[in-house]
Amino acid sequence: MTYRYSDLFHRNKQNPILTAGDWPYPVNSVFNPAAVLLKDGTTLLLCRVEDRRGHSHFCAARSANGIDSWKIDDKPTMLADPEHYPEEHWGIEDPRITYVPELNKYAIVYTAYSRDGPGVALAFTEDFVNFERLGVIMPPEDKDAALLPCRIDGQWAVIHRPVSAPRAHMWISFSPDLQNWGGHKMMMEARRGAWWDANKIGLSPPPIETSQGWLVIYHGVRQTAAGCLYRLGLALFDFDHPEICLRRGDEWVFGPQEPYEQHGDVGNVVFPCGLTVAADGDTVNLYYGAADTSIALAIGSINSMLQWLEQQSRKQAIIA
Ligand code: BMA
Repeated sequence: MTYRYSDLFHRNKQNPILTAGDWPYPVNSVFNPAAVLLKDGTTLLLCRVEDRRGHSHFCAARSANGIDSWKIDDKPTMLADPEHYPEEHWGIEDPRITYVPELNKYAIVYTAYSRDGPGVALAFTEDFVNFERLGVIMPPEDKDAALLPCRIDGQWAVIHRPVSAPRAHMWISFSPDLQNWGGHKMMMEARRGAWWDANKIGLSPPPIETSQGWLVIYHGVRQTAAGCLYRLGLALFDFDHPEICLRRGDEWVFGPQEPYEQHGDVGNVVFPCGLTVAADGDTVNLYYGAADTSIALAIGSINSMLQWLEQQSRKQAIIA
């Protein structure tokens, strides 16, 4: 009998589901999309699109089933605006979308690539046509950020990943008004040494609200002699105190293994910035950038991820 790790995510057979060749205007690559289910059931991906200067902008792709027949905006949906927002000098990257019921708006938290490095910026939209920018909320060097959909004890909360070279951990910060941020707390530390998530980790899609707490899919960056390996792991955080980690898996659950994930502009990268949860409240469509070149889809289940985290805790208790 051969022992195999169980797969928590199953790749769609049509992967990659979106590539530069699908775009209605010339682009180098499309990757790292934010995802949201609109009220009419349409899946909207806000894709990071890189041009041949190396600068990125966002472009929306919409599909009724979230898999194929994408309708892509015929021009960029959200461009960097360095004239008014100098911190967007070298483009905008890696959006994460959260629907905020209290405001009846979508929050887009993204990387603004400034002359001083990447920082975290916030914008709101109601229709993915007009965008209201609030500017940079976390100065460089910081990225991998998303807003929680509700206030925590009266405060808005943003998860982000400041760099304190050579290491980078996940932090959470709070704000009464979405403009002034403080109460910074470390949420989860990168491990050290041989671990798959040693030295550098970051939030991937926005956290999933579950009955057990915030379920977080995060990425770990393993540095090897052949370059970096971007893989995904799971952790669970307390709902009312999201800085408290309740569970953290030891093993990665998804990593580059298909040719479109291993080869591209940056090989060996799977990098999701968004997911949608189906009407059953369990099935997850995870949308990820593959090798910084195309967009792919993998299907998971919230219950299976929570069960897996429970099994990992039991294993950790036996080892300890
Ligand atoms: C990270 C981010 C992602 C990118 C990944 C691999 O730092 O910049 O946008 O997909 O590197 O290149």
